[in-house]
Amino acid sequence: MTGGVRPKPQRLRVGVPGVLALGSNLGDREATIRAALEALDAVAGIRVEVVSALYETPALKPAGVDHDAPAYLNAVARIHTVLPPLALLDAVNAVENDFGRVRDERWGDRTLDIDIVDLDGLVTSDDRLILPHPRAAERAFVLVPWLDVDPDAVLAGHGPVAALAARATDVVTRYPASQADGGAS
Ligand code: PH2
Ligand code: MG
Ligand code: MG
Repeated sequence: MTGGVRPKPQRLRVGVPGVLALGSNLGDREATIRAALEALDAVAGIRVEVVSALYETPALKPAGVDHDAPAYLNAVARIHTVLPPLALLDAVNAVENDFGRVRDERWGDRTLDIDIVDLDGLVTSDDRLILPHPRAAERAFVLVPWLDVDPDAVLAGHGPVAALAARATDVVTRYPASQADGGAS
């Protein structure tokens, strides 16, 4: 090549965007979710960029919606991370454990659940981590708050989140309900 040195186009921004879903149906649900978001943002290599509204959602159990179980608050956060997927999972699990998460019954009531929903469209599957989250496509309690933080979001292998949210049948309600109209009076 002749001539001077040409600057190569480079991605100056290291790391990738990701989407985390948070849920709590025991204890002070709102305080737990807010504190967990702070704790995630405090992890070296994770930046919490945008957080959705909170939504109250009936507990979904393996056998279906359980109106006798305490309702969840759910939220979604858009993050930016320089951590590789399993290091991000370790960090997320550590925050869950810090908030008293106990793992017993499948889909049992919990103080805090944090799921990695999407990591820059990565499709991967191993013993510890499946991406994108295998049940996100049909869960309004993930899809609706995801739209808050990214209206044009796409779920890898499934398509636009807006279309998936329109098809999902579980009920999500803005929390607190008095802010359902956006707070306008
Ligand atoms: N999470 C589950 C099981 N059921 N139900 C609601 N409403 N919200 C959740 O976040 C949730 C659930 C397993 O992770
Ligand atoms: Mg979950
Ligand atoms: Mg989980």
